[in-house]
Amino acid sequence: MSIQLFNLTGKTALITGSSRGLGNAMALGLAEAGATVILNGVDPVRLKNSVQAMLDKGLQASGVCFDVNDEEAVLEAFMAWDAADVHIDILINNAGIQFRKPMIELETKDWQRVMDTNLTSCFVMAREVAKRMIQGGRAGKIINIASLTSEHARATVAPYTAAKGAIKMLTKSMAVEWGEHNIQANAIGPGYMVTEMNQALIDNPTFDAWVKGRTPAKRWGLPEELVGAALFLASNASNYVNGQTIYVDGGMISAL
Ligand code: GCO
Repeated sequence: MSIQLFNLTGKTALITGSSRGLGNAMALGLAEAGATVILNGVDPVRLKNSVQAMLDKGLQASGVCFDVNDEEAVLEAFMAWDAADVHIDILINNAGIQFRKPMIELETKDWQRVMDTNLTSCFVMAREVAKRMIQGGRAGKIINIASLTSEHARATVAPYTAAKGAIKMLTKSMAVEWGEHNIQANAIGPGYMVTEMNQALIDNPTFDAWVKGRTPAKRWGLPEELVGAALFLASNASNYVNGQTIYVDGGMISAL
């Protein structure tokens, strides 16, 4: 039965930045497909509540609180999983921040913070996961969250755009280096989705009208609309898909 291709029973999935928003929606989708999900966030209370919400649904979930920018904390988390014989089969590099300011006003520290969170942390997380997959002789899935700004620039979000453009190419590097180990690395490029990060844009009538006008679907996307692509890339359904970026954007990236 082809539906079994999407069954994640027995798999452990780590989703960074998953106590809310896109990450939480994808984590819920993977858990409902049978995965044991590990949620991650920087706010311990929000993370605990998100894990409890999954458990209340009868799903298998736990949470680890760390900032993906804190490499020491990341490495401690991986050492704890090693000690507990927990093996990550699926990594979704979702954690990210946005910082909107014209470049001529942008301070280097703010540029660096966005690059560190949205790009460098994806490398660190994927390196630690892939290292263990290869050493253990286990197949794996790495899914990086890209963006429409992986392809097109929008004024005032230069560091985010640069980082997300690099995510597209870093995903290809992961595919090239790790494909022989049966690790598939792909990316999902969300369109303009209804999230807390975008609330200021949604509340701006001019921007809201621009998104609806530029998107063939004529609407913002919903976080749960990423689950299909996430499940595809996290499952056996994509075992011969590597280095790709799938845009879940209502068609925006295809429109002039
Ligand atoms: C912005 C938005 C975008 C979108 C997303 C589109 O300020 O333009 O935050 O970054 O959220 O990245 O793919």
